[in-house]
Amino acid sequence: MGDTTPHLADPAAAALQEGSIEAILKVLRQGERFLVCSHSRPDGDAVGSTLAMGMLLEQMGKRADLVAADRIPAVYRGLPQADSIRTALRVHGPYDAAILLECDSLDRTRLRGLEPFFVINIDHHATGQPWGNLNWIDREAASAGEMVYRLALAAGATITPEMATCLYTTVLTDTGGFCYGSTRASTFALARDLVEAGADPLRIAQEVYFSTATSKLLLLGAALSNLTREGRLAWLWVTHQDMMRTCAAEEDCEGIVNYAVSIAGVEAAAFLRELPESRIRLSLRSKGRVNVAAIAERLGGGGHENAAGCTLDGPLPRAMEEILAHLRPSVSGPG
Ligand SMILES: [Mn+2]
Repeated sequence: MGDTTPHLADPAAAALQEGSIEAILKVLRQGERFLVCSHSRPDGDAVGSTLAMGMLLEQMGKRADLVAADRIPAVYRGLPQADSIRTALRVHGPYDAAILLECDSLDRTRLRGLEPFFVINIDHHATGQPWGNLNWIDREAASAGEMVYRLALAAGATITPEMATCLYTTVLTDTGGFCYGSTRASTFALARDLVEAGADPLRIAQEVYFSTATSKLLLLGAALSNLTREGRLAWLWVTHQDMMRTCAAEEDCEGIVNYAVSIAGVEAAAFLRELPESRIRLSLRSKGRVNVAAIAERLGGGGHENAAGCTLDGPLPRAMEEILAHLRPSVSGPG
């Protein structure tokens, strides 16, 4: 595959992609009222792609309800029209279709009431499956936002500065600031397009990376004090008590695992967070060839080759042994 436009290098794959885009646009053009949602515990891609999809539908003269089961993390609340995403646990139609962005099932949204609707499944995860009524899965896309961008172009929409800001945020955050393996030449071409359309890279980076809550740094301190290294593996964790003591919110956990995988010689890392009901939330990261999505999938989760997650049964030491038993064979020899 060529490096410049990897998702168009294979003509058969490209034709399939275009077919999916056309099929989705047909449904959008015919309908009037749409639901747009993404996964629970939304990240930058979930929030940004939902907002941009809403703006696209608005431009097409449609009505769009944007709904999320969880609160939008503080760093993304400054995005254009961020308050148009309603927090709810149940949705009520009627809708001509529900557009689900990077969800591997209805359950991933944590929203109730989705069952009756025609589902358009748009996903870029390595673990993405065609489970919806209409499916567009592009494992090469850097973010779900990139797919919304391509949909918007195909629809002949204008990429407004507001839309560009949301879409740039999806690319920036899902590539870890253009650091992960999903970063390709086409990613920079996309970033360039979005900056030309009005996204401000400096302001967005400041919002995303330099607006940290104090509670997050206190929680990071607790996690780092538990940092353990074993050859090419590293892991850290926080207890529910750590969360309470530091007044941390769930979103304060985002990115903590990256500190463990940033260590020289470490190939895979895990971050474990004790939930109140003795369940353990696990985040996995890798650099290089360790496929953490495959490991997360075996444990009932999913994600990308270099970034994945799942939820395990507690207590914490048990979950830790379980994940280490999966990670140890995936890295070879001492670091
Ligand atoms: Mn994503």
